[in-house]
Amino acid sequence: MQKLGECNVTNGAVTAWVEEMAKLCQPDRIWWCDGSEEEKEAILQDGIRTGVFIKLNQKKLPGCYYHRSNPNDVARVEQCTYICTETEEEAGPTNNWAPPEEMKRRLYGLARGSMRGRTMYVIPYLMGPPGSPLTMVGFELTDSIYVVLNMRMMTRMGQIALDELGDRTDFNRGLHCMLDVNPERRYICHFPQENLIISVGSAYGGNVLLGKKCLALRIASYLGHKQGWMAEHMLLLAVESPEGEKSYIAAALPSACGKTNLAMLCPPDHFKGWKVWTIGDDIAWMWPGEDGRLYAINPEAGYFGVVPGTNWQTNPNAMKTISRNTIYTNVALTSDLDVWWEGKTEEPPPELIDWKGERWTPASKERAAHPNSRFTAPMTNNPILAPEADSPQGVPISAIIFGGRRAKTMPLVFEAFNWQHGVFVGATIGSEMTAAAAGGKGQVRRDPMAMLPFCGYNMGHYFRHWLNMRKRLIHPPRIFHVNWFRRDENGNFIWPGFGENMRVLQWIIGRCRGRAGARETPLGWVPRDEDFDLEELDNFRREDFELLFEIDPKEWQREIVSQEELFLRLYPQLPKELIFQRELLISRL
Ligand code: GTP
Ligand code: SPV
Ligand code: MN
Repeated sequence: MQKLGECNVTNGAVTAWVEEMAKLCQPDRIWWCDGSEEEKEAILQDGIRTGVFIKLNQKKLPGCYYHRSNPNDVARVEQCTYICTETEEEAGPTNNWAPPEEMKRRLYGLARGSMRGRTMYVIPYLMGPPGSPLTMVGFELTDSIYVVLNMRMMTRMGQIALDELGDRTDFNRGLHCMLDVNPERRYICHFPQENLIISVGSAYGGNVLLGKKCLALRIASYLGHKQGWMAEHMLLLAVESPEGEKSYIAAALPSACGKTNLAMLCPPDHFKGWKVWTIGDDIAWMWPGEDGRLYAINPEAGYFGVVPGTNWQTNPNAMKTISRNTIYTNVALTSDLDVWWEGKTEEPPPELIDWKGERWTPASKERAAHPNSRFTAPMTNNPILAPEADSPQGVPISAIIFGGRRAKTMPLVFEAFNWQHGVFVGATIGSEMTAAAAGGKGQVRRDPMAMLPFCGYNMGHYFRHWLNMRKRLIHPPRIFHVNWFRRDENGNFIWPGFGENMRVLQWIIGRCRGRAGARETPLGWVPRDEDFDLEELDNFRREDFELLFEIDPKEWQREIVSQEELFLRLYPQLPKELIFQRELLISRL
């Protein structure tokens, strides 16, 4: 068999496993990815030749490429995602479960011979900056060059991972076979007890970039539970005041609910001297530091972000980030090989090729870009990337924010009374479903800590783990809840959001530093008029502010009942503290 690639591989456990998998999948070639520029160029050429990539207009978008997925393969598929622990109870009622041996037999059956005539790429990668206590090494074997070029941006890939591993054997094994990209044969399976992931039948990001949701959330959350740390679906950012004081914030919002946008926030002119820095936009690993604070790293090295809605007004930092060396997936193409999506400009171009490859005009009924179209860009493209993003010791977190996409019911912001109450607030997050996962859109579902699709073990044990973390922290972060998505009776967003969310961050930091006031409500602490800066906010009235904080007793009756549904499902493992918190909320209301 022909071997390509430049890696220096001395770890016997790695080579033995790659050989075993190659014997199974029977590729014509094995390519060890070194992460170099030459390698990227070679793979891109291959991709252009085979139609996997279209080279975009290099004058407008230098280094940018376009990819169109199979129309049946555009989002995560929760119904095909499994946690294969020894017992069903370990996976818990919110995960699909199958016995590990049975599932492996089925998947290896599908993988057998599936790479005949193809190349198997071996991707050595790091999740986390080199030298961090939590950094993990993974190997993804894949027959998709789309995966290779995405992983190259999303992780630290190549020799760097082999060097970090040395002769240890505690690496993650990940096998990805595209097969015929058929939803009938699509499985994303996790074997946390063996640190193994097998994904077949898809080529969509969250299903196949195995370092991301599969390793850095599902497997990592399982390991974090065992080892005393946390893997969370959270962005990480730093806010720097005009005096140079930095505060670090982690925020969990469900998929397509605003993490990337908040992490890249551009403060409005009114906030002269204030700066926001991005550390991460999707995943945080956190552990109690020796000084009793909670420390966090971003295990990723790039962004796999939602494209629609991104523009120079809402997120100029994202626009700069995706102006070069970016892969665009499932957006629309203009005649001069530029890209377009809903929300990029107010007026669409007169004619486009849509994400399915068909001619599109503004009169078309369908959307030009898929609602879950994505960009992939290296984090080093981001003009506000925090230098701390590369720091192995992480950053100390002052505030944890939970949130959801709620047209009603949830106020703009409130602060939990204490850690235990904050865990309850996170555990009961509700959010309208989005295009990031296949399935019903718009209906409110419970998405505890924004981790429902990503928790690699029993959600009840996960809540217990959250409660226990408090005992290991001397200075726990304060916990908040936000909602940018409340609508008025005409269906319009009441809060301007995006850069203006800086006003909410300022109040949150003021609370953490003992500077900002608040009033008590049944839900938690909220800002009074005098505690919240609304200056220079055009077309926004005090009445709107009051509307954002309205607590409607009827809506809250429904909310409480809907929270109960999740709690009942988890009842056998549900910490009694959360039932107690629920009773307290009911009595306050
Ligand atoms: P994942 O990558 O799926 O985990 O999503 P995410 O949480 O990073 O979401 P992202 O920031 O990409 O936002 C998703 C959608 O919400 C985009 O269409 C944004 O334009 C929109 N959005 C983000 N922030 C705001 C906001 O403050 N207000 C409003 N109205 N929309 C927002
Ligand atoms: C999400 O769905 O939360 C994402 C995109 O961040 S994916 O990587 O596809 O999961
Ligand atoms: Mn995400």
